[in-house]
Amino acid sequence: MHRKILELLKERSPSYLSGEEMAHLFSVSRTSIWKNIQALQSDGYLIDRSPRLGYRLVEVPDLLLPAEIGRELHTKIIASSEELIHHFRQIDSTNNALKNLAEKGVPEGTVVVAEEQTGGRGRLGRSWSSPFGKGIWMSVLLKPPLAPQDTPLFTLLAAAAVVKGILVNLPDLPVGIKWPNDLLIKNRKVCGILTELKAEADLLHYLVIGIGININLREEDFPAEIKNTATSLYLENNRQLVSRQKLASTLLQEMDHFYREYIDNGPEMVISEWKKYNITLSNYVTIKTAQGSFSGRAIALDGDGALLVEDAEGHQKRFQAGEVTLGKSSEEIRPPDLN
Ligand code: BT5
Repeated sequence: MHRKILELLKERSPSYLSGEEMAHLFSVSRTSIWKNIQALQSDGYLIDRSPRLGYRLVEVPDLLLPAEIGRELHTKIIASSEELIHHFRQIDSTNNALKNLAEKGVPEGTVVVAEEQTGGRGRLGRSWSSPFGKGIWMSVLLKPPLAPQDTPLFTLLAAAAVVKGILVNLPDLPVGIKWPNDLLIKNRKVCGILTELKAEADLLHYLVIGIGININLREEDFPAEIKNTATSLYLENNRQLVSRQKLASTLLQEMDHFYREYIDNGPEMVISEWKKYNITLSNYVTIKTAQGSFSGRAIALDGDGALLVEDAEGHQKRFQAGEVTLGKSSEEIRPPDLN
């Protein structure tokens, strides 16, 4: 009910709408209307109340509320209805919350989004800084009918969908993908992806894809240890604020499109989109894994998402995971070719 009231208030804004008219339209009591208005106010909507004229929507909050990001969505699987979007003001980690929901059997396409994470996670137990209202800290639940070994491709899928979502809103940003899970702008990290899964032998139960995008962070919003390596869309967009609601919505739209394409026709389109935006292939890379470090040129991406690196002596190595540093200090990093 409060979604319907919200839509009506938006339609009529900046005019007032009487409680009586709404009660009549929705065939409920005026007390019920008042309770729904209070629920909207506690979500952060600024609603003015005049004893004579009724209610008027003054301001929509800058929060990633389901009613805002789900409003314009035309997705078929991911966030295909507003009920699939779970919004939190504060949570430890959206990946943890979504894994808990997945264990309770929520459907594929469920999304958890938070304004702030107190225990945001990166890979290998590293932490992910997620201040209130400044980014998109979001996780998406997928249950693809595929084997667990296909999982790395979903990190690539998410990365390509995020770049696409960013470019729809900010077409000139030189954002590129560093294999496997980072989005960089001018060699600074603007987004990280953490894909986790539950599987048994060759049966994949579910994938939780966590996406963290720095949107409106200013320099002082970054912890000292990442000040020189991280950036935000705001900082790269001539210090103009970027709509988190619009970006979240476009991103879900792109992810849904990529995911359905993958399931229906295989990974080719996802891989070719990833290649278009990647800044890893053909660059000199140093890749660190638990087994050690290897340097050379990134020469190819395998069909399963693995990276092929060739060193100066012509030895080739295949990596399915690892920490990549791009370029030598003496060498320029090739920017993404966005055309
Ligand atoms: C990642 O790990 O880049 C994956 C980050 C995934 C975050 C999302 S937010 C929603 C969902 N819920 C979660 O709990 N996580 C996911 P990794 O490649 O391991 O990089 C982690 C490293 O990035 C840290 O050790 C820092 O050096 C750096 N870092 C931390 N916070 C950052 C930020 N906000 N922006 C840029 N770099 C950051």
